[in-house]
Amino acid sequence: MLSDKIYSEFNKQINEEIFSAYLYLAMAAYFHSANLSGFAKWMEVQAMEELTHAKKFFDYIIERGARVALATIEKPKGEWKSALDAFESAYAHEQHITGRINHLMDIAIAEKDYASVAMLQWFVTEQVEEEAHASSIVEKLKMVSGTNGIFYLDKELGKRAFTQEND
Ligand code: OFO
Repeated sequence: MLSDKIYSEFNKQINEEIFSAYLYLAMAAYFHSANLSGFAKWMEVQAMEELTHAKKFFDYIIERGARVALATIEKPKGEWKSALDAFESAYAHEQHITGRINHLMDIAIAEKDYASVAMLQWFVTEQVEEEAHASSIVEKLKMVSGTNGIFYLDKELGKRAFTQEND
C-alpha cells in the first residue's frame, strides 16, 4: 500500500511526464513550422518516450493497489526564438524532471518504501541519459554556425526512431 504522500506525488509525476510529452510535441510543431522536419522528428520521438514514462507511473500505482487520479495538463509554451532556444528549454526541462525524480526518491527513502525506491531507480538512470542527450544537442547547436550546420543537424536528428527499448 502506498502512503498518501507517495500516492499523491506519483500521481503528480504522471502529469509531469504527460506535460513533458505535450511540451516536446509543442516543440515538434514549432520545428515543423520552421521546415526543420528532422528536429521535429526528434521531438516527436521524445514525446512518445515521455508517454511511456507516464505509463510506468500509471502502471506502478495500480500495481500497488491504488486508483490513478488524472489531473488537467497545463498548456505548454508554443514559440521559441531558434533551434538552440528550444533545445536549451528542453535541457532545462529535463533538469527540472531530474529534480522531481530526486524529490520522489527522497520521499521513498524517508518512508522506507523500498519497492518505490527500486521503481524510481530506473528513472534516476534514465534522467542521466535524458540530460546528456539534450545537453549534447545544445552544445552541437552552439558549435554550428549558419544554415548549412543547422541543415546537417536536422538531417542527423531526423534519424531518431522510437522503440520500446529506448524509452
Ligand atoms: Fe524526459 O524523462 Fe520523462 O520526463
